[in-house]
Amino acid sequence: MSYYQEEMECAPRDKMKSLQTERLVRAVRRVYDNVAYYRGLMDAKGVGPEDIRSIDDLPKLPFLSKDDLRDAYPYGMLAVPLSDAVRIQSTSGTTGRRVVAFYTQADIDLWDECCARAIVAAGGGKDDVVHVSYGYGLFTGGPGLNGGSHKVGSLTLPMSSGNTERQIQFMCDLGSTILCCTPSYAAYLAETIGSQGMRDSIKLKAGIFGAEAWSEEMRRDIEKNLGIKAYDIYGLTEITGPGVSYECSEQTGMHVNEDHFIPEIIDPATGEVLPEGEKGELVFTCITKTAFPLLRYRTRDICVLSRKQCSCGRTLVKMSRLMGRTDDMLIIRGVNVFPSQIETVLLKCGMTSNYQIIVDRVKHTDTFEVQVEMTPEMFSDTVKNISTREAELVADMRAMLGISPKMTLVAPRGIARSEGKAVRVIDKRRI
Ligand code: DLL
Repeated sequence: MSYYQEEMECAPRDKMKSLQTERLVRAVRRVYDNVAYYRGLMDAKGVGPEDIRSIDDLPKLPFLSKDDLRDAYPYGMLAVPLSDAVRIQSTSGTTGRRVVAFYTQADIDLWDECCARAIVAAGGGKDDVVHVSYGYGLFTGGPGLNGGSHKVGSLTLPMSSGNTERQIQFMCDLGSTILCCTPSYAAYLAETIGSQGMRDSIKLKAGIFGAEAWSEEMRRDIEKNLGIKAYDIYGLTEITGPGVSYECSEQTGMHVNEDHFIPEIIDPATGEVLPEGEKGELVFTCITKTAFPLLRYRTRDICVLSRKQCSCGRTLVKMSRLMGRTDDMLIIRGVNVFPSQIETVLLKCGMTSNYQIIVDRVKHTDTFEVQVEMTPEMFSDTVKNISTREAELVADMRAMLGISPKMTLVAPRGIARSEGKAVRVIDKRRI
């Protein structure tokens, strides 16, 4: 088994806890002294830096939310003079004011190291060609995996997203071995490679896919179609970017880089910290970052943490695959619907993972449609058989969700492809 930073990734629990405590105490003092916005929140809660003596005191600190970051936009959360910051990245969010994050060189280094851990955990090393098809620019995906690949000493191919023909050409010519992109783009690349009969010309062995929700079924499809092992990677701009957590060979959740980011799971309604194994909202406290060290940041991502021993030897706590967000839940005709449930049904029924959920409101009533692409075999089927399949899907959706969508099977490639995160939900309601 190889690790990028074994002393941290496999540290005994008590050693990690004392390191976290030491780092947390220093981080809280630094933030209190340098970030007026957070000092205000701590003062309002009646808690001072002297009250935080160990990680067990974490729940005394106030939470931060995306709204706080919007209020403090652009410089209000900076904990160093602007002249010490060397980089800005921004969230891929499409609604509201974007969130910008700042990095010192030391922050970039620790972020790159986190991504390097992910690449090594996926089997990467000096002899690999790491093909990075996440977007570069404000989005953290490209810069993060690029930096990680450099740390590992792999040959880095900064493809960025787009131009699928060129991606495949380079993949073949340069012998890319590890692909980094969103799972939906990986599925699209797999489909294109298959349709061009290029499967035998690629040398890929692994993929590091994240930035959006994907299911176990989608993982298996990608692994089969590209002949690789597919690893999940998680992160968010506010905390650094990709590499906050990463999957290992066991593929049963993502190890959180706890020496940099302390995770907690809270009840999203009450803010109360939940015991290990309970499902709730993920909260992170940054204990090593200098420019933008958020404390108790509410991610709105829902998952479970587990300290069960991992066969890879890492002792870092594992977070499960995301189970949704506190805010992506759709309420359709009064029923809570998660896009991930819809994806699970589609893939279980042998459909493709190219789908779109369209919600609207007509005459005060919600309309709910799921469009999904057929495989070429289904597309050449009779109209009667296609209608039967639609009806079966409606029944399966009803069983899973308690509500029936209108199912529309569309031609292969009938749904617009995204080069970044797939657009899964179109909510046209004005509520
Ligand atoms: O998506 C960072 C990233 C880039 C992660 C590349 C992994 C790979 P943001 O644009 O700030 O940052 O979006 C963060 O994306 O709060 C999650 O809701 C979602 N997300 C990230 N990784 C995963 C994942 C990047 N593996 C938001 N599974 C997060 C499901 C994910 N959702």
